[in-house]
Amino acid sequence: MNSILDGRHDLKREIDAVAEVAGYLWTKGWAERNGGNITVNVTDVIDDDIRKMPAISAPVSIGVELPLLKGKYFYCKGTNRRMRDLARKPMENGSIIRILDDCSHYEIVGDMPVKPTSELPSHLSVHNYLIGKGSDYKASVHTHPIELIAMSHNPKFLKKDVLSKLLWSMIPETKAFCPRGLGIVPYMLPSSVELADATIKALDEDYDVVMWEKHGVFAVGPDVMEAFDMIDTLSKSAIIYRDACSMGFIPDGMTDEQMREMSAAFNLPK
Ligand code: 2HA
Ligand code: ZN
Repeated sequence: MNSILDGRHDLKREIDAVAEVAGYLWTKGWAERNGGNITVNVTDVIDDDIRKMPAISAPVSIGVELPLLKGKYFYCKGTNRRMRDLARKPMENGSIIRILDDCSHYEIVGDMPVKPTSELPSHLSVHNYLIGKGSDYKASVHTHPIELIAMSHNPKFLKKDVLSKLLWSMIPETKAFCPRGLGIVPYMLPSSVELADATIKALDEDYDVVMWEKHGVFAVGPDVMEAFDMIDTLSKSAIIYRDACSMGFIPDGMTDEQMREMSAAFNLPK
């Protein structure tokens, strides 16, 4: 079967990276059934032939008007599709969509009429926000990391930056590679407009990764691999914390002085 990716190396590289990350999410146990979502703004690697390509679906309402997305293209995981299937067959478990000129409808351009994730309005709202901010971030990843979600069941970790500081202090790399820490969004109904708005508010407070209490995390990054890396780094710290606790002690964590030394040496914010 012909694919929109045929002969398009830059676009294929983007989709291959999505498939690679989807495989990691599954093997880490963070993507049960259809859990999680990935959307990537691929507009930069779309050529004129794709722009002229007829759609393979009728226009579908996004449900919100997103003025900065006119004519933009996104790869989106399909609704009810499994990450583990997407890892092997990204164009059968996700699709490339084009946002129409009215900024409130999309159509599917390839490869198959796979309807995008039910979280599309919130993911696209985040992309609209990122473009408005002048950000070069292109990817958003939502997943269900076991150890981070477990920590979100303890209210003491949900106060502003308490969890960020604890996770940073578990291993120096966490602050180095996730210097903005972990924003917290209190529990809200999945797929709701409220959850999308609260996520954008947290991103606007300068977080790249946001914890959705008792649900999962949402990360944005320049590309899908970097968004994944931040979640992976935070998760590593959570596992170190959990393993110390399961050995029968609460880990000390790096001292404030050691954290300050790290931040100064590597020019980190906060
Ligand atoms: O779409 O994880 O929160 C699958 C989800 C929704
Ligand atoms: Zn979820």
